[in-house]
Amino acid sequence: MMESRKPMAAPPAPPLPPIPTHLKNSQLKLLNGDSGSSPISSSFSNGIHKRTLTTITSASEKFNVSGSTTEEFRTLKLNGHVGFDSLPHQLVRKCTERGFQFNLMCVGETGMGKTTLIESLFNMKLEFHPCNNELKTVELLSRTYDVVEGGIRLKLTIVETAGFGDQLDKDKSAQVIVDFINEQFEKYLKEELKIKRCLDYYDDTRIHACLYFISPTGHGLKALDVVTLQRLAERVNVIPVIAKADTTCKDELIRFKSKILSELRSHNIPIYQFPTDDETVRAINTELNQLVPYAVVGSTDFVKKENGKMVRARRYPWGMVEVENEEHCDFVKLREAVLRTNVDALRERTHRVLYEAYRRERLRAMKFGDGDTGPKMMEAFAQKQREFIDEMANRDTVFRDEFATRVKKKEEEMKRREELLNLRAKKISENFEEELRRIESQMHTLLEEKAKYELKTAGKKAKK
Ligand SMILES: Nc1nc2c(ncn2[C@@H]2O[C@H](COP(=O)(O)OP(=O)(O)OP(=O)(O)O)[C@@H](O)[C@H]2O)c(=O)[nH]1
Ligand SMILES: [Mg+2]
Repeated sequence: MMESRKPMAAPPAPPLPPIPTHLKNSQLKLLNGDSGSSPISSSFSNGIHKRTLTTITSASEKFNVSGSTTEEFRTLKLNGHVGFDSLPHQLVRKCTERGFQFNLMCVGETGMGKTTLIESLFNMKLEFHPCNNELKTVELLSRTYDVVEGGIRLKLTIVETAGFGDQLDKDKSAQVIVDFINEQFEKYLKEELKIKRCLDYYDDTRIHACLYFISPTGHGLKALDVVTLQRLAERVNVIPVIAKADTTCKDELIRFKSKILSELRSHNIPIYQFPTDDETVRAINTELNQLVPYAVVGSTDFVKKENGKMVRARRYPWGMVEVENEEHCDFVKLREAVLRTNVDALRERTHRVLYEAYRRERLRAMKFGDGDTGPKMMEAFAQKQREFIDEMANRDTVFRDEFATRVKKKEEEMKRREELLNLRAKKISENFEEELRRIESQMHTLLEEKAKYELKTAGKKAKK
């Protein structure tokens, strides 16, 4: 047995690459580019560092003759440095090199302050032009930026609605946005189902979070909000915000928030909850969850304070509202919630919960069985595709036959009508000719009578 042998001397530990201090162990699993679906990361998070501290001999003991595993794992103490404790550093390096992708959507009525808030959140100027109110349908505008902070590269995509709330048909407005979100899921699904797929470098356009801008009316949600939020919550992590919170006073905002929350509950709209299962973020996320919907203020202007500091703010005759002052609005909390603490939680839920639900729906619609996996799934997919093509060909034949029959029927009916019309025309012309003949004979008789009468009157005149 290996344990009884003298352990080999381990090589001296090489210096480990630095690991960013803001990365907690629980977050390392989420650092890879494919939204946390790497097998390395998931097994790491499942406690592999505890389980793999067994020797090769002890591992072989876990297999019985038939090759099945037992649940017994022994934990051994290493007698020297081996080096696999650098695994987190390897992951961090790999993920840092690859960069990250974050796709944020803003949904809100025209002029609600969407662009201004995003510019304030990311501290940069965006190329979104104000929308004119003449759009016939809701449009989705998308811009992608490469941003770098502390050596970490983020490919950031901002999607903004244009013309939302300007149309009468509320369902249609919501549908356009949901269709856009579904299209991104569909693109990913197509890539995933390819035989030769490249998910590591796939340009993932799935929406990770949606800021929903509620108008600061103080009256609660509008019908448009309810319809849209209901549809969106099934497909994206919805974070509601009260736009232009500087236009509402503090007490009113508190009442407005609780009204919105009770309306969301009564309409069964599940808005996104920042996760509290990880103890490293439990306290902060519990606090952040209590502040939803965030009352936010955005501004593109910077104002000099009395202490000489330049701050992003909105200036009024009676004073100024500072965007990053927690006494004035929840902007800082929103930034903390979405960009500082939970970017990866949002990405992970998008992949593991929302995309998974979409995928299930689509595959079931394609009539995949629940047991179809891996290569078998590709076979099933190819089979389903063949079935689909056959079905389409059959339908095409049926449609063509039906069309030909209908055309034939129509032609016969036209022919019958033509014959009827011809018959009627013949009858009319016969009647006409008969009538003509009758009139001609009547005229003939009349002319004869006239001639006789004229003869008679001429004879009488001559006698006189
Ligand atoms: N009072 C107040 N005004 C704001 C706030 N945020 C933006 N605005 C103003 O609202 C107007 C519209 O802001 P945008 O950021 O262009 O709004 P938007 O929702 O992107 O507009 P569209 O893209 O045209 O639909 C601008 O005049 C902003 O200065 C805010 O928090 N409070
Ligand atoms: Mg805009």
